[in-house]
Amino acid sequence: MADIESARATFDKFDVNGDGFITADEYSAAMRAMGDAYVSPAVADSVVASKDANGDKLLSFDEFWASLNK
Ligand SMILES: [Ca+2]
Ligand SMILES: [Ca+2]
Repeated sequence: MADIESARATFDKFDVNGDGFITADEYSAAMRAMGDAYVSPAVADSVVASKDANGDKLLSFDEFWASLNK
């Protein structure tokens, strides 16, 4: 079982502009910032799409949290 506090901290790291949603662009930027050499836009798109439950191309914290608890 994942820890909601650390999940929130991770989510905030990905949510660069702090609007409460992670976009594919924010995802790839955050992965680069964390030292993952390069996440291509296509990879970022598919990671976000795989967690995006309602299909709006944005990851809410609820969707992010749900993906951690699968
Ligand atoms: Ca954002
Ligand atoms: Ca969504």
